[in-house]
Amino acid sequence: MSQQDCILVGAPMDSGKRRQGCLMGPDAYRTAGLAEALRGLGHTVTDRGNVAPAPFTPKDHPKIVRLEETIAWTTALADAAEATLKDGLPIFMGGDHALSLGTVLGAMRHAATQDRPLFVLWLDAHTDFHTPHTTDSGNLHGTPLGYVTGRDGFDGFPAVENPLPHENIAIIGLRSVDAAEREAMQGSDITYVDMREIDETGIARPLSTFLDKVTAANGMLHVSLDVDFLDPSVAPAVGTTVPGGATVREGHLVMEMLHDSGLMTSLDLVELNPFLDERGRTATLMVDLAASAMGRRVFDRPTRAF
Ligand code: 4U7
Ligand code: MN
Ligand code: MN
Ligand code: MN
Repeated sequence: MSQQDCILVGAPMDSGKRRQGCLMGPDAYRTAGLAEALRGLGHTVTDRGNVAPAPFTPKDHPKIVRLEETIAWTTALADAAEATLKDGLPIFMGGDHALSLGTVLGAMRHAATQDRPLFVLWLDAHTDFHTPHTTDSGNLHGTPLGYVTGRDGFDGFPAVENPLPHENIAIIGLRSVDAAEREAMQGSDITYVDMREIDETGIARPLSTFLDKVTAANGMLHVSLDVDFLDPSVAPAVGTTVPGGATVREGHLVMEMLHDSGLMTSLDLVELNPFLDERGRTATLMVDLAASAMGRRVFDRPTRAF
């Protein structure tokens, strides 16, 4: 795809779980040269700095972690996503995955103004399909897909006017799904691809099926890349490591295919915890993956059909 207006938005959100450190994510991406990498590919890049949460008053809850703060971020990030999508292709530099409560909501609002359906590609070891009622951990970074699909239990959050249809979601990379999530997932029309399926059929086939669906519907496509989609041996800087994840090449292939499709309209880079990184290797890998999604390639070659 041709030159794009990339808008970097920092979302130093750390309230989606107990373990701290994701607030350092945006500066790690800046240090690893995200803007420079995208400019090197011919795109214009503007860094709009970091978003801050709306004002909030924290309360104690028996189970849910930092609820009011997470609601405040959701409000601010939905507005930021809706606004930046008018001007270009926003890349949200997280921040934990609770930031997608806001970015996906904002993308849904924007898509509605364009009369186009929104599709979401979720690259993750986890389904993130909990609600505040079903979560055992109380960590809201495990709930964004539950929220945007309109599940019950998100009292106090901005209302989800038109929930995202299940058919518009694909989750790829799964290998840690809680019982309550599995039950809800299996009764749904969400496309869910676990690591076994990737082992057996390769990652390109299910992705290409989903991308064809987005193309057919003239959809917008929000991509949410959780660091734990990748195997912890290559991406150690994440609190929720699960062995058996995507390889470096599987990650790049997904991103290269996204670029070839020309479909991606917004991107989250989430769950990077620089406090847990090894000499910046995870931040660097995430920047390289974003660059692949924006057109970096080894050789020009005709697109293949899978
Ligand atoms: B992430 C978990 F129990 N399901 O609810 C939970 F396994 O954004 C993990 O994908 C959630 O990293 C992981 O706490 C959220 C757990
Ligand atoms: Mn996640
Ligand atoms: Mn995850
Ligand atoms: Mn859980």
